[in-house]
Parts: sequence; C-alpha cells; structure tokens
Amino acid sequence: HAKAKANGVVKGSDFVNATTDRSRWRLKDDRGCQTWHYLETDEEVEAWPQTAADRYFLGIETGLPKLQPAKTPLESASNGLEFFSKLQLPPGNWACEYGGPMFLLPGLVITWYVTETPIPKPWAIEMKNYLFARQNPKDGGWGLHIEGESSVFGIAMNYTTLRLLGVDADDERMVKARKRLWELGGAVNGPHWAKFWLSVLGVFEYEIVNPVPPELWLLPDWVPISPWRWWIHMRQVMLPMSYIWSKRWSYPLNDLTRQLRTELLTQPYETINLESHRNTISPIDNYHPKSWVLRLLFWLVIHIWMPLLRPNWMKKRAEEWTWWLIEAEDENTSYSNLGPVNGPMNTLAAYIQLGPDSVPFKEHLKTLPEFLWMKDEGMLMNGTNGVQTWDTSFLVQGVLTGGFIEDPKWKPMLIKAMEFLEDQQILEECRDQHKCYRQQRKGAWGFSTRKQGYTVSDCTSEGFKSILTLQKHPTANYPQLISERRCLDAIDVILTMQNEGGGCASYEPTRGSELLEHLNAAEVFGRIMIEYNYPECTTACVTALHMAQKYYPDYRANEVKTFKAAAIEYIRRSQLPDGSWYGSWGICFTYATMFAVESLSCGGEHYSNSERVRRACKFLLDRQMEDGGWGETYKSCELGVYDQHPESQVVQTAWAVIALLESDFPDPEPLKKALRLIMSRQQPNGEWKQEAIEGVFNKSCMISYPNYKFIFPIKALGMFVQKFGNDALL
Ligand code: LAN
Repeated sequence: HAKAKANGVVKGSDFVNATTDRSRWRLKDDRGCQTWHYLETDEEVEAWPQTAADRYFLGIETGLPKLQPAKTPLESASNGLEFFSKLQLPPGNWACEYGGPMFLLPGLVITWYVTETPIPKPWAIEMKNYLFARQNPKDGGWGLHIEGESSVFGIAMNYTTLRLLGVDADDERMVKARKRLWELGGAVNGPHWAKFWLSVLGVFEYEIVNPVPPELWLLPDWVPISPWRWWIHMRQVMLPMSYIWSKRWSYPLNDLTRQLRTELLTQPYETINLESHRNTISPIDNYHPKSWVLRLLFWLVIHIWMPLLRPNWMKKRAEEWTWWLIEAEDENTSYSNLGPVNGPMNTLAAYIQLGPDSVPFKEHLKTLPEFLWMKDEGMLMNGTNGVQTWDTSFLVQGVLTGGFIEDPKWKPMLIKAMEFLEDQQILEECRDQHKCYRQQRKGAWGFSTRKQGYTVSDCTSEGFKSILTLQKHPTANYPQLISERRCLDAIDVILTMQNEGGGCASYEPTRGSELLEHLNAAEVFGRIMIEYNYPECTTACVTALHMAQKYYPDYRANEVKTFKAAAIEYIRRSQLPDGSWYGSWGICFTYATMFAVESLSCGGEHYSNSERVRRACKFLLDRQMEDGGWGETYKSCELGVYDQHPESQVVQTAWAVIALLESDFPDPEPLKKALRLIMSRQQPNGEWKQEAIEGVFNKSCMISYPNYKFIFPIKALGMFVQKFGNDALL
C-alpha cells in the first residue's frame, strides 16, 4: 500500500471508520463555479460561517423557523418559497447534489491515482463514506446508478475506487462486494468502460479492451459514421479515450494493482486469455448488446487493421489530431470540459502528452473539484459541474403564476437570480468553432455555467424565457439587464436547433443516422450515438419562440413562425396511442406529457377543442392514485412502459397538475385532491422532503434533481390558484 500512503490517504481501520466534522464544510460559489472546502483550523471556521444552505446540503439541522401552517395553495407555495429562498447562493443561483450515476467518481479517483495526485484526506474519507452509504444492503454491490441493481460495472469500479482510497480488502463490506462480483463472473464481465479504466490503472492490459481507434477522427466529414455526427457526449468521451487507447497508456503494476487482479477476478490472472474476454459481459450490464456489425468491425480492427494495415504515420497523425481536438475542448471550456467522464480523461491525456508539470494538467487538477459535491452521506461526483442555469431559470418561471414576481418581498431574490442568468449567457463563439464541430453558442445558455460553454437547446430556451418573464413584466419593474441584441442572439441560437421533422434535440441538431446505434459500444446505455428529437427540448423551444413572437414580433418572423408550427406538428406526431409522450430527461411519461401539452397549448389546442389533449388528460387521470398523487418509477424509462410507483411522488404529482392545468382541464376536483397531497407532504418549515429519483439519461441511468421538489410544487400551486382561486384546501 505504499502508493496509497504516498497519495496522502490514511488506511486500515482508522480510515474505514473515519468521518469528517460536518460543521467544517463550506460551499463556495464563485460566479457559478461551485467547490466544497473543509476548514481545518478554528480561525478559518470563525472567519467563514456556515450558512443555512451549507447545513441543508450537509444534512445538518438548518435552524430555519416553523412557518404559519398553510391552508390555501398560495400559502403553501409561499411557505415553500420561503424555505427555498434560503438556499439561494450569493451569485444568485440555486445548487444541489446532482448525483445518481455510480460510474463517475471511479474515473476521477483512477485518474488521480495514476497521475500520483494526492487526494486531500477529508475528501478521501468522505468519498469512502459515500460509496459505503450507497452500497446495496442486500448483496453488497453497486449498480449503474443509485437505485439500480448491482452490476459488474458498478461493483468493479466502486470496489476499485474504495481500494485506491485506502480501504482494506478484508473489510467485511469489501468481502461482501467481492462475493457478489464473483457471482457475476468478475471484472472480465464488465462493459467496455470498466475494461478501459482498469487497463489504465494497470489491473488489466489493453488486450481485453475493444478497440477505440483514433483514426476514426481522420475520416472525412462526409462519411456517415464520422465522429462529428455522434451525440456530443459520446464523441467527446471517445476522443480522449481513443488517444489514451492508442498510446496504450497504463500505470505500472504495483502491489495494490496486483492484489486487485486477484480480488476482481475469479481465476488467476495469468490463466486468463484477455482477448477472449473483449466481448464477455454479464447480462445485468448488457442493456444494449453489441450488434454483429460492431463485433465484426472490432474483429477487423484487431486482426487486420492493427497488425497488417495500420501505417505508423497514420497512427501518429491520428494521435496528433485527437490531441489537437482535446486541447481545443480544454481551452473552449476553460478546462471544465463537457462533463464528468471526459473531464478526467482529458486530464489524463494532458498528463500523458505534456507531463505532470504542464500548465494544462495543473489547470485540470484545479478544475476537477467543481464536479464534487458534499452531502450527509459523504462526497460524490455530480453529473455535470452543477445545475446552476437550469434550476435558476425554472425557479424564476415557477414563481410567476403565484404572483410572487410582483411581490416586493421576493424582488431582491429574483433580481439576484436575474443577475446570475445575465452573467451566464454565452457571449462569444468558441475558438475554431467549425474545426471543433461546435454548435453556434453566442447568445446561448448552457445547463451549468457559461465557463463550461456548451449550448443546450432547452437551457437556452428556459434562460431566455426567464429573463423575459422578469424584464418584460408589465407592472413589476425589473431592471433591463439583458439588451435587446442579446435576446435576439438567443433567438438566433434557438433557430439553429430544429431537425428536419420539426423536433429539437439537446445540444445540436441531429447529425447522423439512427443506424449509428449499431456502433453503440457502451453496452450499459441505450440511444446514445446520435441526437434524437425530444418532446421536452422541443417544447422549451416552442414556448421560447412563442414568447419571442410576443415581444419581438418582427424579428425573423417567418422563420420563427415556421419553426414553431413544424415543432408543434412533431409534438402531435410523437404522441403515443395511449395519449402520453415518452420522456428522456425526467421520469418519464409524466414528465414529457407535461411539456408536450404546453406545446399544444401554444398551438391553441386545449381540452375543450382537441381530442389529442383530452387523450393526454385521460392518460394522466387514469393514473392518479387513491391519495390524489401520481407516482411513476424509473423502470418506465428502461422499459418504455408506464411503471407505477407504490407511493405517490410530490414531484410527479406537481408535473401532472401542471399538465392538466396547461391543458385547461375543466374539473378542479382531481386537481384539488392532488394539491392536498402536495400540501400534506410539506414540512412545518416549508420544505418538501426528498422522495424517489426524478431524472434520467440514456434510458438506463437515473440522476437526481433535488430542487424539483420545490420548483414544481410552487409552480403547480400557483397555476391552480390562477384558474380556480385560492380557497382553503386543508
Ligand atoms: C444532462 C443534464 C441536463 C439535461 C436536460 C437539460 C435536462 C435535458 O433537457 C437535455 C440534456 C441535458 C443537458 C443532459 C444531457 C446528458 C447529461 C449531461 C445530463 C443528463 C447530465 C449527465 C449526462 C452526462 C451524459 C453524464 C455523463 C455520462 C456519459 C454517458 C458521458
């Protein structure tokens, strides 16, 4: 364990039982760059007091007061806002844990380990605590995400992470995890990403990793499989992965990794034919089995291309070009990178290419902590470097219906939110935009921060709408922080996002054929190779353009009109026979249906005049539970069929209420029943407690949106009052 010591980690029984003093953690938010700090000395603690928000995130009693119990929907919304407003951070944004995926922290810890970067002790302790807290109590394993079944990917990666952090193999919990891993056949049955990371670490050798040839990046743009056509998250992960794979970079074997070879495998390492395991995978991990096309391609690359055809100059050119693209991504995101998978990989690429003393490598090390989040269970890695812009925009729009925008009490909070959104709008294109295959971004908003700098269709739309909601408010007199030109720039960006069929995707319009799904090598995710149309993203664009028509009626009027009409047509077409829509970013049919009916409402379709809307309402009403609520599980996303949760969920109940109100559903009774449920779940201090996970990506991986339990109930309560009045419900 010499290495573990060098990494600054205590080990053995001290370490496994260690925990940190929660009263010493602080969240710093510098223009949306969020980092957690552990204050070692009493002087520091004195100088930097813990806030209610810090305490809330850390699971410490916030001390926020009990409020007058709510009888009416507006009182309930106001109590909710009273609590939620205390979580606003100094730059004006909201933040939260953004966990769920269980495959992110391992990439970071492996990267730190192989680059011999010391891990601050409080972090190592709390990462260990988080992983143990999230260990499946039944079988001792981990899954793809926090609610998922234990899988080889989950266990092999998180077990390894715990060992690198300093946990002993004979710890009871590790023994249990190992047992489950062995039952599943050991790490040779892991998916591609597990085999890749374990080869980087030196536990495996690259013979077990299916090829990731960087030469793909040399294909001309017209080729239908060129990487620039892939969904951005896939191509930006494949980019550094192909560079590292081509270099065959591996950490030298040491005692710990030698031990891992015995712990992660069911037979002696030397007796394993690594190559024969390139395609082995446990059924639990195999959400999207590899196609025969892909297997054939892999075979050709390994047996023909690599040994016989690959000229050295081409390998060199491919490595140079991928490195150029990696560097461009680093510069264009100020080292934030697109996300938590390519972030650590780009870090390692910089280490390999330029060495440990290089500026880029050091900049990466400074930036990576922005992915980390500290909570009561310990420290985890977020799915992005935060939810800043997204949640803040939603909150602004969520408080409109309750009349809170006019209320002077909330004005300072909303002005702060607006200042934040102003600061986060992207104002310039990136370096070498076209060479890097980047979407237009001047005028856009991203999901997290301007620094990260990626246009997202719906984040731009929600940002735009929230700014106009405040700036154009007829009576409330908000400052005009964003100029007309910048609003028009946002419209320009939205207008670039439409696909041929009228729908909109996430980061870019779709660039490749669905046939590319045959090259999906990740195994654990579905529908990841290209951009698809999403009712959620499409609706955000429709509603933004609807507003654009109101406030900027002359600006690119024809294009706006055509875009909107085609988008609504796409929404109509994508309704399922049962009246619902399939959701890709929230769970699931409830989420997408809420968006879709809003699009239809922008097109003038409501309950009274549209069979389609009535069908959507019927879909929802048929699923209202005895207690008035709605509850859908994440299985809906995986299976594509509505899956009923045994318990109703505040967030989904709010989504269903919003959908019914947006549809102009005439009968208040089911809505009252639903709101009573939402109100009955509210705590005396105004908060709602966390229930089941809310979000999803790539069909199979769930992700938390903890602020939704505030934003959507507040919006639903306010909307109800607008239509049916504020009579007492409790
Ligand atoms: C997100 C988070 C936000 C989300 C919405 C804005 C909600 C959505 O409407 C559009 C897509 C987007 C931006 C989105 C895309 C995929 C992300 C970035 C994530 C779900 C958060 C984490 C996920 C990312 C792919 C995680 C890393 C995993 C890989 C497979 C690379």
